[in-house]
Amino acid sequence: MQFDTVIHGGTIVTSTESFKGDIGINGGTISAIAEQLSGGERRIDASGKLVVPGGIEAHCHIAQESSSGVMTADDYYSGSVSAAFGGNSTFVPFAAQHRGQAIGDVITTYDSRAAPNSVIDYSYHLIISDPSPAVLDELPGVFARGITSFKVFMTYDLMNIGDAGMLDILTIAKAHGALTMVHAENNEMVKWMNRRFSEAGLTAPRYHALSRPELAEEEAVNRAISLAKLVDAPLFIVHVSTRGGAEIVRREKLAGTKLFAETCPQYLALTRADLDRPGMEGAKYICSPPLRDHETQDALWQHIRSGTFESVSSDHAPYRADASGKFLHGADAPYPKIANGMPGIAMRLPYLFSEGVRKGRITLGDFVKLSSSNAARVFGLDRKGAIAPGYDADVAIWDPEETRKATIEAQHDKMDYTPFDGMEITGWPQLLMNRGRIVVERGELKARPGEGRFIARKAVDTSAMPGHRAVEFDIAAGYGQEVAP
Ligand code: DUC
Ligand code: ZN
Ligand code: ZN
Ligand code: ZN
Repeated sequence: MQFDTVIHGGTIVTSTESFKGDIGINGGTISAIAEQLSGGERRIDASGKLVVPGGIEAHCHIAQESSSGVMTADDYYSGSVSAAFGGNSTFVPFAAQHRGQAIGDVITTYDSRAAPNSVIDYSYHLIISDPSPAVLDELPGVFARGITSFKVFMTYDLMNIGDAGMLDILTIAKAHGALTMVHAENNEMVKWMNRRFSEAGLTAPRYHALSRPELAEEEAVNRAISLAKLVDAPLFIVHVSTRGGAEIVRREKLAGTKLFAETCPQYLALTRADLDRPGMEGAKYICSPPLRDHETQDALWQHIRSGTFESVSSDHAPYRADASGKFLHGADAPYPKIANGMPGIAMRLPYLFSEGVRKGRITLGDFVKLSSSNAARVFGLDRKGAIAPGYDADVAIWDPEETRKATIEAQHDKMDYTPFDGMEITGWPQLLMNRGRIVVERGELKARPGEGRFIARKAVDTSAMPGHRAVEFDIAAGYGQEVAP
């Protein structure tokens, strides 16, 4: 057999096994895996290295305006470059609807931002902030285009769609095999805390974390799951940051609820004490949900290890620490006026490898699942997330021994800080390939803007999930009626 490319001599790591082998690639697709493959117009030496599926970043904000109008620092070029340097061959940023916008216009806008610029493959999750009847009518057309997941918010006055809005979205998503993602924090609790802090003149960055207590997440996680169960729709809880939230997710999964969840490196690496840094330094660590404490970090690692989370996502939300981002409303703006989020798309996998695999907290197979293969399955990327014949040649070659410090430069993004600054990280991607194209090789970008492609995603398949039952929503009977499958 002839190959365009052969990656030889590496240790191939999948979600279930590791073995020495060669990968033969033709036309951007993996066409053979064997102990030894000869030939190949291009041969890539991976000896002494790990060969893993390219990362899939399922939670990041790229060229997105926040509801208060702050644009992320990264566009689809810099964001995809940063993702690629961090070992990702696909990302799924959000296409965000702001109230009053037609969904068709939102998608057209994001297409124009992504298509000419992305160096890696991409799709979008659609954020819905305004589930009006006209918007709901547009959703079937969105699924038909292969955008098979949404994000909704239970917090922020300009985004929160309310419980009834969530039921509408969950119901229509279910009918089309789409997945609803939710930002779960109790809006009223947060607003009440904000009012109390504001009345007391407590507006420094540290009060941001205190204004969003763990109970606000736990209550909303519980409520979101209840709403999803009422209509028997699958649900994905994003950025779980609390032990209580993770415990609810675990309990519900074990009981058979169709539920997925993720956490993020910042909740493992940082704590709310980072918001106490001098001056306005703490603003760099403002994100929602907020950073917690060391006990929470340990608990989240336990949940990662035991399978509570499908993925560890970056929640890359890059707002620079200057007047274009965090300080749009002044250099000493009160915390409610500071954009929420931090960068991390380049550090997600190195951090997970270094702190997870190297420190014995997770296995290599877990690393593959958490970084790539689970996201592929959950979000309907059916040709991605595995190293096997017939899959896209999306491959990262890792040097498991390379040790470097996290720096702003290592992010290769447009940010002016990294929250991981100075951390020593062992295990970095050396080469990143997307559909057979080399995107990054030994610290150099090889791809051109626009080479990444939009990937139409499949519907979520929950049929294999535990506890699957067919439910018909019968208004006359007043409740979900179980029907024979
Ligand atoms: N939610 C996110 O997912 N990212 C940044 C801020 C937010 O509220
Ligand atoms: Zn968001
Ligand atoms: Zn969120
Ligand atoms: Zn986010």
